[in-house]
Amino acid sequence: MDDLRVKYLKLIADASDESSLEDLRVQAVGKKGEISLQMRSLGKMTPEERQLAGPALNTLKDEVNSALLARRSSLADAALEERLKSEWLDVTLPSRTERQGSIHPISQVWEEVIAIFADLGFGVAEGPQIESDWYNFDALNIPGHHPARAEMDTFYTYRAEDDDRPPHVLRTHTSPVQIRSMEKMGAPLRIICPGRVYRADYDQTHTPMFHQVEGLAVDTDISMANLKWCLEEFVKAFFEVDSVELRFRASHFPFTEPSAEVDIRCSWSGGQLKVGEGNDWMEILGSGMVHPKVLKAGGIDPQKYQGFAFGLGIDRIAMLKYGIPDLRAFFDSDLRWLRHYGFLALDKPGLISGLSS
Ligand code: 2NL
Repeated sequence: MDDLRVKYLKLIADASDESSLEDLRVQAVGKKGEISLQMRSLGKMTPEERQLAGPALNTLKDEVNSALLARRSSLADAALEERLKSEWLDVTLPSRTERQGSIHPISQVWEEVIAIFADLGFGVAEGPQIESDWYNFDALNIPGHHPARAEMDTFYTYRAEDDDRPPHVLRTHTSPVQIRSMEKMGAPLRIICPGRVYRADYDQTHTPMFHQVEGLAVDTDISMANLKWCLEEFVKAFFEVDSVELRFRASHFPFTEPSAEVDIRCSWSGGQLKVGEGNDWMEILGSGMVHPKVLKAGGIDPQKYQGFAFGLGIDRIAMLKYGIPDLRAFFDSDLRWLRHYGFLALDKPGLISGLSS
């Protein structure tokens, strides 16, 4: 009996996990275990022998059982300790330090342009990106045979073969939003229309979707002088300089008469753009006085009202202001590029807080 006690207490103490402990339990005190078999043999003993062996066997069985119990609980404690160590987690760490998002330069410039024109009294209007032929072309004095329709590289939607209505188009400029605004709000009117526009053109300087802002001011006493002042204020605020010089070059658009392309004085020395100084000129937008037919298409009386309008490319002025060399990088979703050129989410552009601090 002493041999059994020494043997099992040692085996139990050495058991390294709960399953080998269970094997030991079966081997010692299970139905056919070594100690249980000994207890069964009590029947064959003389009464004197049994009186000695019986209590001793019971004590041995109790000792082995309590050793099993103690070892099982210390193995469970150790297993829990191990899990707590390996699954440990510091809940006080700040979240998302490595993967903080940033504002895309196009979104940034979009908000900057809105902040500047809002300060000049312009509201913001938006409209559909899939437009009718009428809003995208006819209302803007671009009739069906007009070469501008072909030049625009328009994306057309599908119409069934026996349907002779003109197909809808992906808008090629945001001008249709201005026609819709004239219809809805009438004159006087001062709005800008930022938005996505589409043309079937893809190379180093063109993407099939790009971003445009158009502006429109309609009132009873509007002239090119008002246009020039607004654009000067815009360019100074946008490029964050105290003075600029604008140059108006006669041009042609079907929706304005007269029309002008606008250049700003700048220098490109050392490959770096400086606005407001130097001997270079850079074209930044197209503009003019709204064609009477276009006012009429928007439901406004051209005898009583005039307006100026302009259009500029957001992607292009974003590249100029922030020194981004390749247009196509705007649409690559490359996180390293976004971290380099992106802006902090909480620094919203404003004329008081600063446009691009
Ligand atoms: C350019 C030229 C321009 C307009 C857009 C416009 C809109 C209405 C009436 C008259 Cl509803 N004009 N928009 C006018 C002149 C130029 O854009 O080169 N954009 C990048």
